[in-house]
Amino acid sequence: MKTFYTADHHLHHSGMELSFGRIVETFEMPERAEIVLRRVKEVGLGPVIEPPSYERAVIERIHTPDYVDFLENVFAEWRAAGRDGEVWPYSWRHRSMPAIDAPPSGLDARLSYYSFDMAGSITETTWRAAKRAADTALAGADAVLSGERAAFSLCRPPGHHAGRDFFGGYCYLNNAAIAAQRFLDNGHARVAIFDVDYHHGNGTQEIFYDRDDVLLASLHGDPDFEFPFHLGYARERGAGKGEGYNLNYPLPAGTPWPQWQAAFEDAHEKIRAYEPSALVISLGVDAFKDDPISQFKLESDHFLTIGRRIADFGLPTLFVMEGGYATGALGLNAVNVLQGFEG
Ligand code: Q9C
Ligand code: ZN
Repeated sequence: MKTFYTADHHLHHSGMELSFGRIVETFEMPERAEIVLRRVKEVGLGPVIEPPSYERAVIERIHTPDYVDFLENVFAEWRAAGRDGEVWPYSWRHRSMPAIDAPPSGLDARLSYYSFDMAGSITETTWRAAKRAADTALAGADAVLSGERAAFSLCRPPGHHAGRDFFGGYCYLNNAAIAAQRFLDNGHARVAIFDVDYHHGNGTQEIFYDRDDVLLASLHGDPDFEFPFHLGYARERGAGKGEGYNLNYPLPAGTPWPQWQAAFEDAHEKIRAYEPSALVISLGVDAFKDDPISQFKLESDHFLTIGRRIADFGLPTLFVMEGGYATGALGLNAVNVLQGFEG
């Protein structure tokens, strides 16, 4: 299988994050992609290919132009306002405040409008890194479109928490959604996104919620206790013609393999019933037992089984890297899925 990767991911590095009341080094660090790449090479998965640069218009199939402008320009604005350090939002619209549907003009108000948390900052080069991660997803999609059975887009920063016009959860552009749209724009009528990252793919859900051309199935920590909170409940099944095409599997803290696998198999069956012609896997491996920010109990061998079962769909498949923070086993776990797939 071809891996799409660019060292440009180094252009994004939020130095720190707030974790349970402490300021710590961020878990979403550049080393993550290096670790996965090293394992790809170690097992001889296949060629590693630098993605080309795509037009912004391809990204704007998913994200609003005003949001893309904001991502590209907010750092310069921050500096122009006389601020040093990185760009951080710090306050959001509480349910007691009215929803607004146009961006406010003030810098901090606009930062609040275009985000939902402060998991990651915007640095001088975050836009370029996020753009290159989207390029990485697009190049993988194009490889599959030109006949590859599968491809691996080793994206960083990740994407599934980013919505049409917001960032959060370490994500800026929704790489998996951009790839799914690429399939739709090039002959596919129905695409399934199977999100196995430990966290709910709230951005992907928001993007496709009212659509029937993309089925999203997501397995994740119950939003009653786990980030991103508030979204990811089983009752969220899509809206309008999208009704029935959003499938959430919230699972309790401490979920072991048998329980995770049962949910996975239920989603597997429903994806098959949808009869998609292409598949995008939001490949987070943070359901691993030793993940430092997660609460499930999967072991490294389980990721092989996941890959094998994904192969059973018999569909053109794009794997898009999302989360996974247990640096010691991250390469093994992610590449196990790909090796399991290849059989
Ligand atoms: N300090 C992805 O896996 N909150 N994003 C961490 C612990 C943010 C996860 C809280 C988690 C975001 C792509
Ligand atoms: Zn995650």
